[in-house]
Amino acid sequence: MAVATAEATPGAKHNLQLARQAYYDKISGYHLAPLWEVLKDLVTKEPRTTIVPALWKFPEIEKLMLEAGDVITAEEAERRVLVLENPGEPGKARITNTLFAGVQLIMPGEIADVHRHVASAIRFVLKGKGAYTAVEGEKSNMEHGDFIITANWAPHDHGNPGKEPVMWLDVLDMPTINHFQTSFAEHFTEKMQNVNHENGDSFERYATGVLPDGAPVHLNRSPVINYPYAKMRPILERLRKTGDLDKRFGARVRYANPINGGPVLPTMGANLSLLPAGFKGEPYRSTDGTVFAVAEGKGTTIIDGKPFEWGVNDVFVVPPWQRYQHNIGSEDAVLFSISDKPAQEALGIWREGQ
Ligand code: GTQ
Repeated sequence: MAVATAEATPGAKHNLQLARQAYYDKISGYHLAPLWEVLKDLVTKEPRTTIVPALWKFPEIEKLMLEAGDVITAEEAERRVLVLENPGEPGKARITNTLFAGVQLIMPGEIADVHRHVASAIRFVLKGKGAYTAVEGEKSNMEHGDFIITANWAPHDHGNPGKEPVMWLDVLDMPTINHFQTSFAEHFTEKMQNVNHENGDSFERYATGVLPDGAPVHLNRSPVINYPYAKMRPILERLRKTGDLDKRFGARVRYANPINGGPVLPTMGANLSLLPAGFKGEPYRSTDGTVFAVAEGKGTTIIDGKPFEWGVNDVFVVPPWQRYQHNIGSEDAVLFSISDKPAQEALGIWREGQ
């Protein structure tokens, strides 16, 4: 059979296209498809993403969240959360390709019932005092800047016996879990867990230089439930004092699993950075799309050439492999950040660059 060549006449080209289409139509009946039509989109030279940079201003979120308090109770909602939807992926309940983020509100007197799921969660406390989250039997107070983890299958419930509304940022790996189609969840008959560990128990047991004798030597998640801001913030000052500043990230700590120094969770890793007044960060990019929450101060982050101006409790997102750079004015700033870096590293696919 004659094979058409590049020199073929326009008519012959057209015939070839028709023949190809007929062939594609035929093989689709056998659940087969031509790779050569899609290869360029499957194996790209550089990461491609549908995720776009975005910023959520806390004063706006707070106002809208309190309105949610009027239209639905925590009990009805199960979790009263406003999802931070990436504008590049509306309706998909994700802030990056792999992570869900939302802001959760619990009003005085409310509880959010105990449940557990395969998706892991972290909370970064934004505003309000007097609430707690109970995880695996530890009842942990929630204070601004606290970083609280809920690992895969860990039972957890929240409550607010205090007098103020309390809000925090939730980040969960649901898009990752659902990518693998491995989601399980269950409810309990009781509304609240039996708590037998007081506030701060796992931090004192595991994160102060000793380990309970016989603690496991391999654990792919941290046993620490709450990394309190009151304990983390002074460490950033220590780094600043001795000049231990990264040119991109400032004085930065990584939340670690005290068992092995690894990430707090296999799917998500987090950092806390002090960016001193006047800091002009060098540009950076990495393959892990990253969610930032502002613990203190204000500043501007240039993402893919566009400036995003942030203040306390704002949340913003940097898509995978987009360049960003922090600029700080006259006031020190502290930024919390979280991404899927541990998952990418475990798979050997994480990269960084300038
Ligand atoms: O607090 O258990 O934002 O299960 C989404 C799903 C929070 C939670 C979210 C959840 C939770």
